[in-house]
Amino acid sequence: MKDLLDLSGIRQKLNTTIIGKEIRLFEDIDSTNREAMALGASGAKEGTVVLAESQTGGKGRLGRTWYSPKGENLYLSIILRPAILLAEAQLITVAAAVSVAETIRKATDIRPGVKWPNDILINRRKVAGILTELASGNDKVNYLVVGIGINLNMKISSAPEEIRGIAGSLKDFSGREIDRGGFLALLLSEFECYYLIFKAGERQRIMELYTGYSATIGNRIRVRSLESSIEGIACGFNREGGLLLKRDSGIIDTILAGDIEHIS
Ligand code: BT5
Repeated sequence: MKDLLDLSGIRQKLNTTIIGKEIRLFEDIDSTNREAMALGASGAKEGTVVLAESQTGGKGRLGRTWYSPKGENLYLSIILRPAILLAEAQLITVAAAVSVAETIRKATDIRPGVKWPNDILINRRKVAGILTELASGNDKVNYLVVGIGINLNMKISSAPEEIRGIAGSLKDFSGREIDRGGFLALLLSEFECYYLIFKAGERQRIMELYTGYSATIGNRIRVRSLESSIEGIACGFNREGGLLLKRDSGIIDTILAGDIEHIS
């Protein structure tokens, strides 16, 4: 039997003022993001965290799934109520990516890379993913949920075949078991720090850190959408976290959302 997360231990380690003051822990759930969106709709406080030992329907983007075995990794969703426009919401994913990268660096001494927009990689393997969902009206965000899945201790050899070739876990790379409660407490405090910096208007600082972790900038990439596929060199980000792509013709495109492939 694996050690389950100990909420009182986590609360003792937590030094935040908003994020994680309320934590709801589920042993099994379909998706922490689904639950957090429902809680957001019924008025849950900013900073409420939904945490699960396992997910049966963990969500990725665009209808994809997040493999979420029990007791080995972290699956959490944070409810936020920033007074921002829809166009600014991408920066919350950026702040979350920086927080995850900083937490990994502090907990393991390994510096991960971030593949735009939401993949956290070590040696090109995905160790964490972020899914931001929101409710909005009149171009403004009503509330927002940042979902984070991080592979801490799972053995990649026991993961489903579809992800065995692309996923990684911190334990595999650091060679030691990661204390899930300690990692979570550190992650929440890192996230609070960047969220408050974001709310204070210092967005450039977050974009600088994100750029520093970027595994995408400088690469040749392909962006596919339903209608087309474009290629070019990823050469920077705009202020909202959109990706600036230089096509071979010299034209710069701004990619606001989507999936990219690194092709060199
Ligand atoms: C993501 O989507 O990377 C966002 C994942 C967010 C998961 C968290 S867990 C807590 C919260 N509650 C939820 O229901 N979701 C969030 P995307 O970029 O679409 O990547 C999904 C793809 O990553 C899949 O199609 C697989 O190829 C791969 N994948 C699935 N599970 C993985 C895992 N555990 N580790 C690494 N890669 C995985």
